Amino acid sequence: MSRTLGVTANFPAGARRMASQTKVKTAIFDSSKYHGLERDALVRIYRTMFLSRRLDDREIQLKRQNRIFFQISGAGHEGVLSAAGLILRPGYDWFFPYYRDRALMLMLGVTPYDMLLEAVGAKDDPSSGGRQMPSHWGSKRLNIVPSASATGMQWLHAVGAAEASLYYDRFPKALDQARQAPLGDSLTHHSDEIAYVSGGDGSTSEGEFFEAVNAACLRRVPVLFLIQDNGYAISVPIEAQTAGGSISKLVSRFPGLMVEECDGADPLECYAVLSRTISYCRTQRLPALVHAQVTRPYSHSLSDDENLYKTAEDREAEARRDPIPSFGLFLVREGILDEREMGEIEREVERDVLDATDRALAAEAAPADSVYAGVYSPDIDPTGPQFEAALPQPAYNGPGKAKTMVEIISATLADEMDRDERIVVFGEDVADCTREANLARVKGKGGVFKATAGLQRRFGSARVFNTPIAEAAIVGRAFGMAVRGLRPVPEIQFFDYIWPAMMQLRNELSNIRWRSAGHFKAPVVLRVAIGGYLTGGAIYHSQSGEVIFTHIPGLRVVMPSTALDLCGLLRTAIRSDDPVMILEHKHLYRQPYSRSPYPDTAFTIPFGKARVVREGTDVSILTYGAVVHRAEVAAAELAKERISTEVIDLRSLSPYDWEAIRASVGKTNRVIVAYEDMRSWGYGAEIAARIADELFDELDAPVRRVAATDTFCAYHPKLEHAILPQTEDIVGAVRELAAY
Ligand SMILES: Cc1ncc(C[n+]2csc(CCOP(=O)(O)OP(=O)(O)O)c2C)c(N)n1
Ligand SMILES: [Mg+2]
Repeated sequence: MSRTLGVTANFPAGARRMASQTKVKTAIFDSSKYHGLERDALVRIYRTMFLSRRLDDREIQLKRQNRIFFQISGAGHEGVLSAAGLILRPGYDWFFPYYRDRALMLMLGVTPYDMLLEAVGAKDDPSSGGRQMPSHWGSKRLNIVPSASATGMQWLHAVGAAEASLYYDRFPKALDQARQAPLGDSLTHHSDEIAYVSGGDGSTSEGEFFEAVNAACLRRVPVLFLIQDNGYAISVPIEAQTAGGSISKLVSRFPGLMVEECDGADPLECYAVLSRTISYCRTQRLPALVHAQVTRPYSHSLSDDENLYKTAEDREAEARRDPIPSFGLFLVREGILDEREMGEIEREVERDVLDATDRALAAEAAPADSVYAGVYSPDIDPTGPQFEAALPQPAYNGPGKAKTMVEIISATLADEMDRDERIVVFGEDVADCTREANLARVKGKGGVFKATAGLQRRFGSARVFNTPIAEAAIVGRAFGMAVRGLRPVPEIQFFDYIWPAMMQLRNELSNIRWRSAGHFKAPVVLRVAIGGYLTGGAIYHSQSGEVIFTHIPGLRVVMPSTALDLCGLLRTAIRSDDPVMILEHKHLYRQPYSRSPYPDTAFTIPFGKARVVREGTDVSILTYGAVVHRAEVAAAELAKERISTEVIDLRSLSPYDWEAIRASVGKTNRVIVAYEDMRSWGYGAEIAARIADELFDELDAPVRRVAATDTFCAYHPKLEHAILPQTEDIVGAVRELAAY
């Protein structure tokens, strides 16, 4: 394993002594031969490369001794990363690294001890507090946003972070507001900062990569994409990964994108290329992509054995391109280091690594009862009393019942945008008119449902803008903006098309706070148009599926059924500190029965508080969304039969109001969970299970579910009627339970 030790072995002591004696002591150092790098910088590169490798070797040893639990090395990538570390600015630029970035992290100021704390999973591991695998770098102090394990998601985050750079230039008040928010004290912004993002050749095959490059060029933002191409993605070689074998060739025609290639094993060449490209990003405020050819002298990770797919010759060839011996030899030949100095560096590195290892192995693990810390914000509790509406509670349908659900969205957003300059609204078709010059001549689109109508006209195109049809990018860019303190409120046009964003939602947005041990957060408010009953919506415009998202810890999910609730819950979402999904039912957007007067601009509704829509004593219906109205109609009908039905609108699905459920079941002893989604594995399953578990003694009848058929939603209205739960289904179920 320790080819690094070969660095020493490669240089017979005599030869090295000669080199040092004849050159170092006598030659005048000429930095122009090394792209302007001074001797110290060259030595620092070597030392960092060597340290990076020794840390990998040490971790590999620890893994074999079962003292750490996983290992991912940066071996072979050290050349380009050390060079990048000389140019990029820690705590100034923004970093979205991947797992091979060890040498860059060392250059930026992550210590060997920090790294080993992550490897042992210590409580004080600054990246994740023992929650993430090793090599998932993170540091609030250094602006290193912790990477997840999903390859290729980070490309989009960097674009969002770079968009935030330009935004803060333009809206300085937003930066002040971001700094006053929780975790905001250390937020930095500089007008020549850039976002650095890196990944392997394989990770450029994810659609997210192309979405990110496209968005970076469209928005003209300062991002450096560093592709570290080691020719393999685990066992898959580049010719099976990238058409034509070169990602830089594929993207070379993107407008505004500076594209360069370099030998990633040659730190000096990398330094020259990176100096140019980073300077382009900094000064032109535009994106650049550097494609560095590196090697992977070790297997993919300790779970992989490269002998299974690389021949001995392949491996030999890789070993010959190992950057550490070659750069060491270069320094000796150039007379920059002599044998004694090199030996000293190596011994010092060994000592540092040993010392860091001893300390890390002695470090405490996080206690088991800490696992819940950081799932949600410890600073703002959206269920708390500060979100209770100021009395008197506004009427749902009193006089002046002015606004539909869809109208109240733009009204609420406008008031919040007035108050909070951090808010940015974007998505497909959300702007009034992308071509600003035409704004005066057209009415404006403002969303396919008009939920964002007039916002671009009022707040400008920097705060309200259209995006490409790329849902992963919408959420991924929002993530990058939110970690930098903005309050993105993007829209997903149809729930049915949210799936490309699933990785961002499940693996990034929801858990960034938890996996960064509370150092980072991404409180994005994602508005999503959902649901059926459209008579013609069919499979791809009628989907439900809220339970897929309520199953994600860290993500709050609310689903209002009236304009007033939408207003209050949206405002709470914006003022809270967690990622929130607002599920807006399309069928309710314009229903007269969902209208409400617009309350004042401070109106909020706490999450996790249900609304008793109708009181009753015989049977409880727990429901939400478009089924609320159907339950109300059913209850009115049942009243004629002297069956008294209580209707509870949960409004907030995660968290949900268990106390309201308990109170209602305690009163009626008979309960139905009614929801629009498919019946099996649906939202009602969890509620029914918990009632059976905790309220068994209260029940006089089985818990019943009324829901859709376990099919897709069909186009023909008759079929849709048969598929989705209807008033008559609720009436039937209540009758049965009442008679049980
Ligand atoms: C989205 C996703 N798919 C699959 C994996 C499993 N996986 C982890 S690393 C990897 C290969 C990545 O190759 P490349 O991007 O070339 O980086 P390298 O490891 O070669 O530096 C794969 C398939 C993953 N982590 N994430
Ligand atoms: Mg690779």
